[in-house]
Amino acid sequence: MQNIKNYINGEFVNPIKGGFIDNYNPSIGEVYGQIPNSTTEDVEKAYQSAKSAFKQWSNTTLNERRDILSKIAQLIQLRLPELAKAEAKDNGKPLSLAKAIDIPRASSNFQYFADAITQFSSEAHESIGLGAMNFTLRQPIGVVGCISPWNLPLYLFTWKIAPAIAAGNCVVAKPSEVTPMTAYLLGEICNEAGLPKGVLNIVHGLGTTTGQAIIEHPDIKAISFTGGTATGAHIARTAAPMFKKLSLELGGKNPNIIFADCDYENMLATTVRSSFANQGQICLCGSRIFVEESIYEQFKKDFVQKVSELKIGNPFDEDTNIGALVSKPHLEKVKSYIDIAEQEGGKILYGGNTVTVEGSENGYYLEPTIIEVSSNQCRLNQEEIFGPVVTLMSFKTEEEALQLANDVVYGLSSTLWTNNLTRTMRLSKELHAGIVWVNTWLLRDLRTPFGGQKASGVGREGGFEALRFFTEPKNVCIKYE
Ligand code: TXE
Repeated sequence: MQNIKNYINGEFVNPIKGGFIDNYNPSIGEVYGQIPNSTTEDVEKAYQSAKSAFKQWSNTTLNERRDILSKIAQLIQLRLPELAKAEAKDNGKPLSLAKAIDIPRASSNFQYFADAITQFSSEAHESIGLGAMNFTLRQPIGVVGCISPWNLPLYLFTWKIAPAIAAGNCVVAKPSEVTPMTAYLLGEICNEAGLPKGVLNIVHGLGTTTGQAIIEHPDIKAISFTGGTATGAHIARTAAPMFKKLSLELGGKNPNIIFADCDYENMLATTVRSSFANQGQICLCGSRIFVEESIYEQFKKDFVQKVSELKIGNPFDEDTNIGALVSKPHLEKVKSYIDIAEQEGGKILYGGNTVTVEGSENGYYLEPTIIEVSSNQCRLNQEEIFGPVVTLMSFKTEEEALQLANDVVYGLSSTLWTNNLTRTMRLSKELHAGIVWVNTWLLRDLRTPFGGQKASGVGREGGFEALRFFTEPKNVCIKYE
């Protein structure tokens, strides 16, 4: 059994009240370890450790922070094989995906903010004629909370922690209780990199106990959260009256709009990825596919054929494209939408069944599923399923495509396939999204603002947006004449 502990003040410690919860390997449906179910007392201990480290850490030079964050980035890269295996075991994603995307991106997150903090600057404003000079201080907030989900565990955990500590804050962080392992290993890496004790504290446990204790803590002054919209709303209700700064990166129900004039082969190959990467468990997946009528039948045939070639298997098999879903409850939730589809008159063009993988009979496997729907108002098109399920609809005009794309409560990302430049500009400005990918998907430049609008959240991560979130601007006005 792989049992893990909390990482507080640079040490690995058991929870004070001693509660533990099981940790599952979803690819075989078995418990493989236990993790703390930390309580308010553990969160308080982590907070005190962060508070004690804050004065010294917030006074380190930018080069000292750069060097330590770069070292963390290097050590993540060095331990990539071990971290990728841990991620695949915890999440059920193909090992090949963890190796190619998850862990390299976790390293890049630290490397990016190691460099960015040495370039981050603030403004000065001369009040000409008034004999006054203003300058803006951007000071670290203090102790901040970072809470992350199970779909891209180390990738999203480090996406919050790196800018928070680069900006001079100290952190109380909680990974998802469903995928805690790589967060646990990050503690070892931080010690090896020479991160001072208490700058980062990692507490494990359920959202309703450990997570709730973080968002309720009166002196944790900002919360950076990624997860479900419902949880995001709960966090906002709890933290708003305490005037905490909030960054909420929530769910999505992203349109993938395909016009006849697109580069068809590139579109087709990318659409298989944007539909089913990570078993469709990425908030940026294009789960609602809208295809121009003139190519709809051709696309339908070709897309089904391509998807039928995807291999469902144990995450550790090199040729696996579709691994296990993250948990049994999540598999049940996703499967329930396939049942709903049939009740709503949807037509299953491909997939829809759970799969028994030889040698991993108790794993949580589901076929990549393509469902043709006749209305955007169906539950499949209105609710985030967060699994390997996409819907297909055709459209006649650009106006219709835009109306369909925007007609959901979410507004995270949109994907657009066309070679018509004026159409690209028109639609990009009108789509309800924080990110619009044109003729590509999930191409990421870490300098860009990342996040959504509407029910997809509040605030932006990435680049200087993240450093502005994790600092308090203060205007100092000096009268000198
Ligand atoms: O998210 P949760 P989960 C969506 C997707 C998925 C749904 C639930 O629809 O089905 O969210 O997934 C912690 N106070 N996305 O269960 O419950 C929890 O412990 C403080 C989209 O992962 O929101 C975990 O660490 N924390 C998303 C984190 O919040 C609380 C990616 C996320 O858990 C808490 C993942 C509370 N009261 C899921 N309750 C995206 N945008 O990428 C829970 N948590």
